[in-house]
Amino acid sequence: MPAFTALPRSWKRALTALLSSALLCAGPAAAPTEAAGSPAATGARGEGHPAAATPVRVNQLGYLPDGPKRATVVSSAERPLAWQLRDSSGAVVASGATTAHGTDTASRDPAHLLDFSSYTGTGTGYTLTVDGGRSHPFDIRAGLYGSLRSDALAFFYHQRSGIPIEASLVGQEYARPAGHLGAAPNRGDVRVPCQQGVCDYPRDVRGGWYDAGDHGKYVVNGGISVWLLVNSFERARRAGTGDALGDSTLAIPERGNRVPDILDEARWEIDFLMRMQVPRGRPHAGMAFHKIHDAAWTGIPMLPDQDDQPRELHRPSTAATLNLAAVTAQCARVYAPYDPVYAARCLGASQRAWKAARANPDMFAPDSDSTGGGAYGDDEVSDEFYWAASELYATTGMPAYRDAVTSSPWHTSADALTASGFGWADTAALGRLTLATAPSALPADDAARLRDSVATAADTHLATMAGQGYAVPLPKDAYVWGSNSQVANNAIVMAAAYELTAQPRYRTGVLESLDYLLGRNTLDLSYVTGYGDRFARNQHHRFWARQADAALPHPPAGSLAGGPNAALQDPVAEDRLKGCAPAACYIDDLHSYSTNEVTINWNAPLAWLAAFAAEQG
Ligand code: 9MR
Ligand code: CA
Repeated sequence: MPAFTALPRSWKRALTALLSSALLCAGPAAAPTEAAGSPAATGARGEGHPAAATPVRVNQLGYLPDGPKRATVVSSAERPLAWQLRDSSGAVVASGATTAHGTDTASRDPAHLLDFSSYTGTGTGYTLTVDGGRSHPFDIRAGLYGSLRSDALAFFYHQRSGIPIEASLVGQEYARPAGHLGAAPNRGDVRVPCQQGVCDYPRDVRGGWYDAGDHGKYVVNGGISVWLLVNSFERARRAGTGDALGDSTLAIPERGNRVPDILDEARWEIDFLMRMQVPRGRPHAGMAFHKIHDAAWTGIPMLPDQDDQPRELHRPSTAATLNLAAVTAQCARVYAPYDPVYAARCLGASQRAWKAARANPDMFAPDSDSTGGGAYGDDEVSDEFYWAASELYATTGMPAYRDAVTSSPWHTSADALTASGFGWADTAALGRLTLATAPSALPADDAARLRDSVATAADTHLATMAGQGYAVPLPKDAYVWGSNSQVANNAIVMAAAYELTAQPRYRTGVLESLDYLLGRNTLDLSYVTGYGDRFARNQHHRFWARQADAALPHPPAGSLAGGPNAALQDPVAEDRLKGCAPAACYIDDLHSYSTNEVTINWNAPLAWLAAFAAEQG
């Protein structure tokens, strides 16, 4: 049963990590090449020096003509300050006065709010000037988010394992050979043994996406990521905008096969997840192996095809099994119109996984298993049970799944949608969102209650934003590892509330959350590579490691950095960020994996939001 405490487990995990230096040593930093103070850690940033910071903080990409348009000005002035909006010729096209907010607690910045929403002109190269400060230039135009929609999704093709990444699709700079197809020096992933004592037969677990800057493939994190992609399509199809994610919208090998490209991309991962299922006739048949990764951490840089570490399957877990059950149930529902045979295969895998998880409800992946890969430990799986049951129920309507949904404490708990948001270990929200938005046979009053709960949660996020100088939908004590994804996930809840209620305030909340990610923040930095005047470009990645090797690229456009993490869980962060305000605990350094990695579960909500935002205006 869930422990309905006020503090979500993702925070507790961060706090535990803070207190446990053992955990710090077990993390990806263990590779000696990643030590703080090494030439790579402190050396040159590579080309493209970011522009200087300014006290006038804007969404550096820009604003939608009919969207909210706010900026934050750092100033300790007590009285309102005059501001001017200038077009690209420097002419003042609007002006007004700021509102003093006082100290923004998450950043400790003295903040003023600047609202120019009433300006509805369009163009590029606008700037805001206030009190001698000038913002980065930005656009005001419809279609602002179109390229981010495809770039954020392209991240997943780049991260594919077991297939060459083609220059014709990504450009020469980002092309690379297939990784982990059994060609030397690789030793995986086509006949992967289990860790000692786990199983005595090898498995073919090729394919899928690499998790992040490392080459691990983890079922729990694959689950939430693929769910978000497929959910994005399901949402767009309901909105009548599914074509924007349809066939030939992405640069991927499956372009032109008449299946929506976002579903082609998701299938690359779903196929892998199904390979992770223990086959019939074996002990724990139907369960999913928790993860597959290197026996020891590799150094950085390291291209996937150059990884010579043995790869190992780690013991099946209930959480992984329920992730598999949830996403394959969702697959059965969403892929049915395009490939009924595949949809049926997904449903079969899902039902087997569900049964296996029910029979083995407490096979927990431990937090300690982090040699050569991340732990993704989770010993609270009632939320995963709820999520899987919700997906199975939405897909099949079968009474057994309905009963599993309605008897779960998560079905009525407000904790399914908390202020700090959902994540790979806290998945009840995913079930809640599916049941609130996808048609199901739930009684009308119960369905209405679920929809209301989404709106209530969205109002909580709006209230959080309203109390802050940068309007971030994240409480000040929730800047954990991957905080940018918590921001993005909360924005998804607001987008769902907008779909369900058509109340404009929720749309405002979503768009202002994007403002934060794209530069309206204490660091005056866009966390999305290639977007904005001043953006993160040295995220932790073994191939996109330009900071360490000038022959390698920066991350491709559309890659989201993890973001501020107040727990300082890597040596660079510990060394360089001491005493930071929570929202400022971030450094654009290749070796700061606890603040500056890229991952599938962080780019997935970015892609979801970009698709939503691209439809607005
Ligand atoms: O995103 C994960 C975060 O919630 C955890 O606190 C952290 C430490 O266990 O691990 C993060 O996940 C990393 C994973 O373990 C390995 N691949 C990279 C992931 C992002 O840093
Ligand atoms: Ca859980």
